[in-house]
Amino acid sequence: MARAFLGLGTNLGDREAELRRGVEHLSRAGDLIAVSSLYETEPMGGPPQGLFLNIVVELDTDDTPEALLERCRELEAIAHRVRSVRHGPRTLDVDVLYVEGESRDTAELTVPHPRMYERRFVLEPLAELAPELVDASMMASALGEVRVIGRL
Ligand code: PH2
Ligand code: MG
Ligand code: MG
Repeated sequence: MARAFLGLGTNLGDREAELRRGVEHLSRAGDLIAVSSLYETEPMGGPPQGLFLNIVVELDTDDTPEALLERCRELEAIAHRVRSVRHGPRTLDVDVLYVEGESRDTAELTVPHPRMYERRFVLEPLAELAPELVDASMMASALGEVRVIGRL
């Protein structure tokens, strides 16, 4: 078993409902152990677009990073995500952020996520669940406004 962290983000449709449905789906596999606070976050990159909601979830899982990526894609498909503009608006984006003891760098998958340490919308919720993975200098240099608006 390894600790794994996924990042979920949405800025289209009923944003809270999209996250809730994603989390419910993950919890059915039985390996979900924690969900961060709910954050409203400034969009980073891409075209001008609405504010995101972001969370990070923790799994205790036997899944490989590839199997986790497949689960992320299933959740995005359930949310009817349409891929058009890179970094553009989306109903649900689910990314594999970090898997304890694993690293990958392939065309399909880079783990740890290559941009996670630059983004406050990832680091703040991740630090709630795994403070040992986020040091103060990373947090200080991370970009983007985020604020906690409650819990799912
Ligand atoms: N995801 C992106 C690009 N920019 N900005 C915020 N605030 N939240 C996201 O989840 C996000 C983003 C690419 O996946
Ligand atoms: Mg993403
Ligand atoms: Mg993604």
